[in-house]
Amino acid sequence: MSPGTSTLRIGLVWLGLCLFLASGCGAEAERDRADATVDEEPIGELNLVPDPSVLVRRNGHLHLTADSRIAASSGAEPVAELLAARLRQATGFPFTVVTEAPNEGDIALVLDASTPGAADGEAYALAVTTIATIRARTTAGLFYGSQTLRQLLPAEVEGEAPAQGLTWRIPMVDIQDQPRFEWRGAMLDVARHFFGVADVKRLIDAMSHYKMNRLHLHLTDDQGWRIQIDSWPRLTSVGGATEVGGGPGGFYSKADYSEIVDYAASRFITVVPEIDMPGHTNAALASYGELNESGEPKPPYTSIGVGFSSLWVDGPATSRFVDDVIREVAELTPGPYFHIGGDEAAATAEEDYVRFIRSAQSVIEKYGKTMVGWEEVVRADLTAPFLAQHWLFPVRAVQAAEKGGRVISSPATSAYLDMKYNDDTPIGLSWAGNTDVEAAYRWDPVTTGLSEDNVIGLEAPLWTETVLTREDIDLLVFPRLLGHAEIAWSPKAGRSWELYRARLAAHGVRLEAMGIDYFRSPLVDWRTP
Ligand code: TNX
Repeated sequence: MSPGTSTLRIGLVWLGLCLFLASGCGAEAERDRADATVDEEPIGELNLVPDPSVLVRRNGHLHLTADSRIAASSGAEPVAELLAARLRQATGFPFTVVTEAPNEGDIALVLDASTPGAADGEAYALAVTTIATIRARTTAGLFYGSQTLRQLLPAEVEGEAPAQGLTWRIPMVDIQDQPRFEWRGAMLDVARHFFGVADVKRLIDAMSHYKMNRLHLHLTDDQGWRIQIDSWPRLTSVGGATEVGGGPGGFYSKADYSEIVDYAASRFITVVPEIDMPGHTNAALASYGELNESGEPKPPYTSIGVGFSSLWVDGPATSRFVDDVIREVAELTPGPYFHIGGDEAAATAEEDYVRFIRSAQSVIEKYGKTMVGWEEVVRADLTAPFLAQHWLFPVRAVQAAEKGGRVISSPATSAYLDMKYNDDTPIGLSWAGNTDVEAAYRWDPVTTGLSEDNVIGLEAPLWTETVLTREDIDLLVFPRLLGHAEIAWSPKAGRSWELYRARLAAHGVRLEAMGIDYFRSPLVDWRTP
């Protein structure tokens, strides 16, 4: 742009500002110029992840200052408070939340039924002029608009303590955005190794920032039972006391679990509990002899084999056990879904398996939930609605659709967060092949034989056989989760690894500011602060 054009633009902006303020434009305005809430600098790369549907950039920035407030329309206050908390921590500014009309230099969150998008949907519009205004029909939409706004600010906005000497400026943009898929999930296996409430909240923070909205907790497996069940207390006192490698295990009390569910809900994430049956049940079989045909409890299991355990499907105690567990977990679950597992039940006879899954579906429905199962459940005679989570054989996803179910896409070769990045990755498995950052981006949930409608969305699972610590979670989950988040949210048209790779490069410093020790993939030219 020529200097002449630039001057003209500044002049026009000042004229506009002065008219807006209905105040004099003489020397006073000149004096205030240094404190102006806007500037006319050309904006740089925006590097948003996930990429928004429509993005129009304009030259210039809005500056947030110690006078900036968050003006929330009625009902928008909780989302405004979450945004304010982040901004206060990073800037040291007060960011008062008010329910008045916004001033220049403020952020406005407006619940507005005329915003484009579905009435119950997650769409938002973000317009940054002399005010940064987020409009949405739902509080979820406002929340997602706030996440985009965070990414328009310097990376230090993610920091723990106020950053000094920074200009908190937001590029002037016009964004219209909405998700491609309804189900944008991650799974954490807390059974192979247990992770406490704080670790789960940390994952929720990062997931929700990248606009993911489902957290599937794999709560039980051969190596551990992680959720308190009042009517079967040995599940946690015995079954909760083991994990892979012989460590102490652990479990969530009902209060712990509800704390996770509530924290997730405030960030627009639905928790999906999984109680894996009839296989992957050694921890339960070790807790109660009557769940075994022999009548004897099984020895605890702390290795990583699969496919050897099964509930005694016809045992007299088993149907009571299944009913009690589903009832108690459903009571802790405000969300509509209950995941029954159903994977790798190699130790259950086929006729027992299909009968078991079918009857489990009716118990789940009796307690008001919709059944989710790993893709193997399509072997049973299921009734719609149900969700099948595809992980291994694409044909099973097609069968699920044929039976009237919808598919959650989690192909192990692309979406499994427990696969190594490359041969040098110190932890992780490799049975589905290595999955580098590019492979974790170059895939699509709508596979051959499925239509867009058959697929409710995607989920990236972290199995934790080799994952022992928070640092281990960080290494395997980040940055791959960002690619899955983008596939789940952004339009498929125009998706490009090269462009994503360039945007992702700017997220290293953001993840670092969030305290996340991500894998510095050599495929990305990570930006330094
Ligand atoms: C297969 S995926 C499993 C899990 C393992 C995982 C390890 C699925 C439904 N079952 O039990 O943890 O592989 O990658």
